[in-house]
Amino acid sequence: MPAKLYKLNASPPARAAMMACEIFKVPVEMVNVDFVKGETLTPEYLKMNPLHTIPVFADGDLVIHNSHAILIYLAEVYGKDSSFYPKDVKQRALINQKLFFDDGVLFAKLRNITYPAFALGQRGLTEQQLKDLEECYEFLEEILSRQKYIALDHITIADVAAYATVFVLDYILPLNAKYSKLSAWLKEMDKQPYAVKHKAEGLNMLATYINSPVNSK
Ligand SMILES: N[C@@H](CCC(=O)N[C@@H](CS)C(=O)NCC(=O)O)C(=O)O
Repeated sequence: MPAKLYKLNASPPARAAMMACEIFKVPVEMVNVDFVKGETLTPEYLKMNPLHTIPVFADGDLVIHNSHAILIYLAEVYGKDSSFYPKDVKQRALINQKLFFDDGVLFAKLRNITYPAFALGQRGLTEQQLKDLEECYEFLEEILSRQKYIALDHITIADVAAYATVFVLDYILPLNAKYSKLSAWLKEMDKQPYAVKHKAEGLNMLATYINSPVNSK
């Protein structure tokens, strides 16, 4: 039985896992799970992932329910000699650091915007949400002034994770000239072969939940 990736097109972490499957040519069956319709709350799903989130990567008795852990696993198993997750332990530490940054800072702040929009119909951004978005951009601008990509001087899985988050942040609050390094990075990421389809599909589906950028009234 092939491995399965439980995902929803509009979800940034699911998108990152989908891009990794494409990058590393993982033989995987994609399974749509719409958490907005409660499909992550069924007893079967909760058995697999008590956190009721997507994505989930399930391969036999191995179940991984965090996109960043999925990216690492796929890079290690299917992208063995890949520059996306080099073997050098120091480089890996720098990549892991930025994966945790995406999980704990960038995506956490994005979720504080998308969850109220999806689940509670919130429109417009609160002052705190705007501040959070600007802070994400400031962190990223500083990071990208130190090296060309998020963790190293070439694209790694940290860029894949951050890209899936940042293209949604940019949809919600378009980047301005203040963030030149971040804008250049986003443009560069947009050109990657795995990016085009995933960004378009991700934003298309997001737009069905949030029918215009969240900051529109
Ligand atoms: N840190 C997790 C975040 C996963 C997450 O929060 N996914 C959202 C969709 S973007 C979700 O499934 N939400 C449904 C819920 O929390 O019930 C990861 O990287 O996989």
